[in-house]
Amino acid sequence: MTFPLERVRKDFPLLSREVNGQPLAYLDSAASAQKPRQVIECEMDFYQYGYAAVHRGIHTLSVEATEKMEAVRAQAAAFINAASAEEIIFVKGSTEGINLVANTFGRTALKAGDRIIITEMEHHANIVPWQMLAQERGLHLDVWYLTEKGELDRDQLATLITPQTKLLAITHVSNVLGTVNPLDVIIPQAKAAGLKVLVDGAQAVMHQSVDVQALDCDFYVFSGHKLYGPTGIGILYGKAALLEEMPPWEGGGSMIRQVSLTEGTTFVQPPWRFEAGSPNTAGIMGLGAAMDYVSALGLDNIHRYEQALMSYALEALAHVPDLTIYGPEIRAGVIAFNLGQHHAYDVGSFLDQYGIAIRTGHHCAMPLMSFYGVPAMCRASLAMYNTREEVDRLVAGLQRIHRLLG
Ligand code: C6P
Repeated sequence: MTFPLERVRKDFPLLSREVNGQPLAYLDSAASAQKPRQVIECEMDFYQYGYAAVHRGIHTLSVEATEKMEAVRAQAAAFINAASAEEIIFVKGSTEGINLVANTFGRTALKAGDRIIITEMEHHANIVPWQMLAQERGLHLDVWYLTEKGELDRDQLATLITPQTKLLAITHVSNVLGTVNPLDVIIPQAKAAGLKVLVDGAQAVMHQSVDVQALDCDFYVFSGHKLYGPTGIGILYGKAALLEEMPPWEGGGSMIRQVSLTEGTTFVQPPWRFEAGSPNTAGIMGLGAAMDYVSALGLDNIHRYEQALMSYALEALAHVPDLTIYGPEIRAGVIAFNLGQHHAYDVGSFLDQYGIAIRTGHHCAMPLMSFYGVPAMCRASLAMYNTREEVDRLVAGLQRIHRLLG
């Protein structure tokens, strides 16, 4: 099937605007993706015609809204092939999902002296919660380091695993390098040693289909806003048997069975045990529309289109003098680079003048910046709505900056 690029672009109203007098080339979707009108209209429709509090009412609107919300939970389960909807927890995003696991599973299943493995390519969201937990509980963090190519050194994992190692927390796709970690090899190795595995899928679910049962991970997180959905909503998947054992994190309404001032409180079963308070219902509806949108296009089709665009971009960028590209040849979604000795902020500001939006900075991956010995990088993201013309404009823009700044 030919990828329906024109139709897809027309679905994203923002892509047709101008920035600094130029047509916008939006190459920052790894930070946050633009939204198709199907998502925007779904949220609007919910607010206009379907809005009510969920889980609390007996009236029709409330019942309808609750049913819709639970239907999105089932949809999310199908989207990543979870065994059941009860394994899907609505969270604010990947960050909250990881913090939830650290504060529940981490606090009960890990004890002083236990060890957690993280990798050098993790986003801060998959480093800091573990550091905080380690400090509080007397745990140790071991780091799985990178090779020069920006991949994990396959032989190192065996040397890091000790009898005290209980958890591997690993990203599916690096938000800086685009490295796709071979989880089909890594997870069996970790499981054979008795580890639990948390996968940060924030940069993966929009580029390829994900099957949590085939992966056999224990936890998987992703954010709606990077999947062309709303901000403030994401998914934490957890295996049912583990969720069952985990205590609640936040307390409040919706997660209780019985509250007594004298006898204390008992809690409902997962996933609702982990969803205290009023949820982001409009966000949940929008996330449902976003999953519908990419599923209708087919993640395999999206993957093929993006991979072809990525090859084109890497070849085209080879024509920019003094450009250092970080990361492996095979990658998903992002190209991080620096131009000569110029600071990423300067390069990003020039590109912005040409209507080209990229991200600059440490990308919430300071350890990775240290590994490459740079304070910052530029990063161009390639999403399903990006075109070869936009890549050509990026290349021309960088060549121009090189001519201007030397
Ligand atoms: N990365 C980027 O520009 P939240 O903010 O919770 O939706 O996602 C956090 C997160 C976790 N893991 C990975 C691999 C990520 O890439 C991100 C977010 C953005 O790369 C913002 S720093």
